[in-house]
Amino acid sequence: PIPYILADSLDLNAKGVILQAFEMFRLKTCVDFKPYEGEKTYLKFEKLDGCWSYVGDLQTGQTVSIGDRCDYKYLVQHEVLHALGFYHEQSRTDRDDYVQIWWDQIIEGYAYAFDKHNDSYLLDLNTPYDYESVLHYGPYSFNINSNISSITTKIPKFNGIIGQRLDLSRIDSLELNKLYGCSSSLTLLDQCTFENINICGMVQGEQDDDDWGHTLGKPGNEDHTLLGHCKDGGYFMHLDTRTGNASQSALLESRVFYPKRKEKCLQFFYKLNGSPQDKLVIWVKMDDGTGNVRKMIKLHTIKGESFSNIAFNIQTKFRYAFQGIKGDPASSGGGITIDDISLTETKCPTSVWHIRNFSTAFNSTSRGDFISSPVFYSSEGYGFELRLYPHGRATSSYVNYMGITFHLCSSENDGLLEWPAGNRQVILTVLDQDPEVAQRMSLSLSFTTNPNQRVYEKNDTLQWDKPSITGSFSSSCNCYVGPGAGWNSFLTHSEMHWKNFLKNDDLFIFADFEGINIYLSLDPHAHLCGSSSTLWEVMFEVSCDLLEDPTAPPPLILFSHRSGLSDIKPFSWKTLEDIFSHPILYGSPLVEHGGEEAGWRLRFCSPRVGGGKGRGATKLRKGISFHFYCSSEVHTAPKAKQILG
Ligand SMILES: [Ca+2]
Ligand SMILES: [Ca+2]
Ligand SMILES: [Ca+2]
Ligand SMILES: [Zn+2]
Repeated sequence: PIPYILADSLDLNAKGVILQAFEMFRLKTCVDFKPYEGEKTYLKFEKLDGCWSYVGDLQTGQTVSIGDRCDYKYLVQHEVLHALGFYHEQSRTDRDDYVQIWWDQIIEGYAYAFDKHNDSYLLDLNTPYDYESVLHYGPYSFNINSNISSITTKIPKFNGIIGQRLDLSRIDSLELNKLYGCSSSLTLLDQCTFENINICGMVQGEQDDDDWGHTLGKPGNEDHTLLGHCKDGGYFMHLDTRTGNASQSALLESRVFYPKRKEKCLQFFYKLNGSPQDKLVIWVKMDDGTGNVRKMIKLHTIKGESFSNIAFNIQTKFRYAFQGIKGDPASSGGGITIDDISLTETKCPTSVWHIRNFSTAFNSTSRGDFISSPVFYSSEGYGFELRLYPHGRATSSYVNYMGITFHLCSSENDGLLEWPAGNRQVILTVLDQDPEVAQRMSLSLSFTTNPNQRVYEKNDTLQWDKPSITGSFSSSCNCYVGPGAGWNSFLTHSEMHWKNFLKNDDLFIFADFEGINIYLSLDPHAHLCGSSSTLWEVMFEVSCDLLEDPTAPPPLILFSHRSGLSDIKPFSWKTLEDIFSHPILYGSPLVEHGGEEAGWRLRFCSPRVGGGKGRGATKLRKGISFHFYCSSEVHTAPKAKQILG
């Protein structure tokens, strides 16, 4: 793995986006990243002027700059690809066969950016010229007149594609895998389109009442893989629920998998068009402790909808299984269908917004109109909704772009939650429904809520405060909806038709609203200063999945003193590494991984600077509370004790 450092100068949102970009490399290639531990060569991500990187490994540790407005997944991928040894696509020696450079449209002094590079240090690896590369310049790069291209493509259709801002292209990933000598993904465990008769090694249950059929789609009952590409083709698995008796079932099990990480995300498309009583149950079968995979755990029962997104954790070898249950054969006019399954060792999105008949919505709305999502809940319990503007917001200056906004919604949880809901990251992803998971180029955008952001139109109330304070009542959710924040430059109308964003006229938007990774938060009213050095030991007895993941970056600690040490910036994020390197300011933390049972142990000496006499230990203890934030639960540390006065 490539060691990395996330410098303190980075915006919180940029840190989250860099970690997302790493996850995409792990999904699409075998390139991995790990937190720096004193290696000779490493990537240090910093917020300097602009987005830039050196090309190749300098063997000394090198900077990758993720500056202002560079906090986009595709831009981080672009810069990391440079560091991994790749030049811009249009620097290839054969580029004149594919693109035209308009030298007189380039700003004076920047022509060098369009130089061709010499064969000896280009890594084309016998792949074709890639208009879709995330390393390709856009048509208006370094141009003089904002509407005139500096670079155009020989195949005109690609003028709208070069400079894409979605994700690594298929060939970008292929080249990385060739260069780094590997072919497989680190986090993709399984995917199945059911196009082959071996059905990806899935097996039919033998103790059940029926079998799933490997079925060829036909008009009116198409498969999902080739939908819209190939008429009368494509296979799926189907259980006919018109025959047999109620409660009879058929089990379809995956082959055995050996996990590397704990977290899993199972996604697939399905149809239930038999009886309303039909059910599809998802199971996991795990090692019973003797090496046999037979202990069954029910994950989920499906009734409506058409896309499933199931998160689970498992570290022993396992199978997953689909059990179709017939509800009422007499009233069934069809059955249960599953297709395009993927199983990844990644975090599932917490919410999935499924927009049906999107073309109808698109054609019946105009600029300024929006479609509201249902109210979703984050893992902490915040309610939120999304508003998609198919033709952009009324105030937007972008043409042919969709707009999207994120709004907090009031809910009965509000009394228990932290307000304002600051320092949490919103991640919105439009799903590219390509059946090849590693070739998907989904658009993913993120921003992080600023706890101090105020809303001018709402008497300067805090933007991320309770929606009942900042928002207005909406009858559609029967709740208060807070002010929105989002993008005028969401998916473009041409991107929508370029990749598989629309399939069966369905659009899927994944939404997350989560704290970034893992952090410790000190109570804002705490004083960490004493008249002498004080050693605090905090034992976390809870176990936390993410912390047991050896590939996870180190925890971030949020120092949020409102008073006390003036040397510590209020609300600043520190990595453990930052703290280790400033023992005077932060004391000397000792972090030990206590294993699965114990979780993590964090000890630190309170600093000698600041504070004064009279702030006794008891008072200190009262003022400090430690919260442990994991991805899904908030734990308060059970023991925080002073062990040395
Ligand atoms: Ca390339
Ligand atoms: Ca299929
Ligand atoms: Ca069977
Ligand atoms: Zn570049």
